[in-house]
Amino acid sequence: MIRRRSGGPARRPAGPAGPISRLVRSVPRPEDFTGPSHSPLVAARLGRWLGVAFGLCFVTGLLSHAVAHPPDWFAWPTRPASLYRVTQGVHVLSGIAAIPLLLAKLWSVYPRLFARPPLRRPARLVGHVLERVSILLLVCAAFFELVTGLFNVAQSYPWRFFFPAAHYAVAWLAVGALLVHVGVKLPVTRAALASRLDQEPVPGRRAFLRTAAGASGVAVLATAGVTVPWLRHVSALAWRSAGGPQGVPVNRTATAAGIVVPADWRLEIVWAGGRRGLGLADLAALPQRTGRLPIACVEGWSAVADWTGVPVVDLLTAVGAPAGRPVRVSSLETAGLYATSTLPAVHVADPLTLLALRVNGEVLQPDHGYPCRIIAPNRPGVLQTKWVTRLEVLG
Ligand SMILES: Nc1nc2c(c(=O)[nH]1)N[C@H]1C(S)=C(S)[C@@H](COP(=O)(O)O)O[C@H]1N2
Ligand SMILES: [Mo]
Repeated sequence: MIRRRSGGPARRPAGPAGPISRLVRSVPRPEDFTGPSHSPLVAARLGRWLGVAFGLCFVTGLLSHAVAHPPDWFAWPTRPASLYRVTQGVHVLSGIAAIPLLLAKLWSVYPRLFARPPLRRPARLVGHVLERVSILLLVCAAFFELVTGLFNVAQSYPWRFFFPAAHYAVAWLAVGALLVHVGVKLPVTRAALASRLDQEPVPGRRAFLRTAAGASGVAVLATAGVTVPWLRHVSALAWRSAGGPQGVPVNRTATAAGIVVPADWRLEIVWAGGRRGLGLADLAALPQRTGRLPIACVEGWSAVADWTGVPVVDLLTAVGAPAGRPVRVSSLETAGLYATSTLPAVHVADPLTLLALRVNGEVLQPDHGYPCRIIAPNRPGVLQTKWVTRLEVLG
């Protein structure tokens, strides 16, 4: 609601009555927006919720980045087997929760766009400019993250840049701008949070906040079924379900990846000082193990299945290869990001890291990685390489 002030001479002295000054005077001021949502009390509360959502999203995003591209100092455990499933679910769902909150917050504070810089006090001007620049950066970066994240879960890439690198870099921008923003606003925020919402005689603030929180909750419920099994029937907007061949969704089919399994397919195992080739019958003849493990995609969806195959550690031991080192896994799919993945030594040593031949009691279908694929506990889906053809023990 915009209520125009009468513009009495005490507050806004009348200047010369030219068209420009009339135009300037017609531009509203922040005080002209008197709706219940346009209050620092509301903005601060929305900001606090957004801070929680962005904080969760940022930390889980950093974690996912570190798991996918581990720096030397970083060690990611193999257990709990579903930890990545939880952290990546939190990443995607906290991002979704942030969307209605961000829109509500922008609605709440947009009248501030009309604040005039206090030109007469240069000391304030620096703070004012810093505040404006950090907000512009924050809004742009937050929108970029939320929108590119949404497009990514929808597996749509209508842009030229490489999504993970851009999404990761802009996350730092967003957090930097957020810290500056919180720092600059701290006194206002403190005071606003300390004031009771219903103290001033403006009805509707609570209703606005409740609506924003409700929209955020509905957005999460409508999508959380991608990873929370008991919400599968509630989540109308889930972009993946438990459906799919053999009860597991498929991200890229064998046809899309151009996979043709040669008739004389053999798994090649290579290590310093040796190499062995094993056919599918050889692999099936080795002692098998079944593990109930999730595929947890970076896109937030996850699905649990019973995977059966040869533990990688047993396989290496059986052929006489060292089992305490990282192993590079290569796919029949030779182009692109999914062609190889590297199992860290801790994952190689874990007996639940399987070279899987079967899923849910059946031979793997081509789309799930026939003849064999990697399934390891607590790993992002992108690293669960399908159509494996070679294991190389790294030095
Ligand atoms: N060779 C290869 N392996 C791959 C992929 C791929 O495209 N090619 N997709 C990965 C991704 S992103 C995920 S989430 C899982 C999905 O496995 P699924 O299709 O069996 O569910 O496989 C992973 N392994
Ligand atoms: Mo994935």
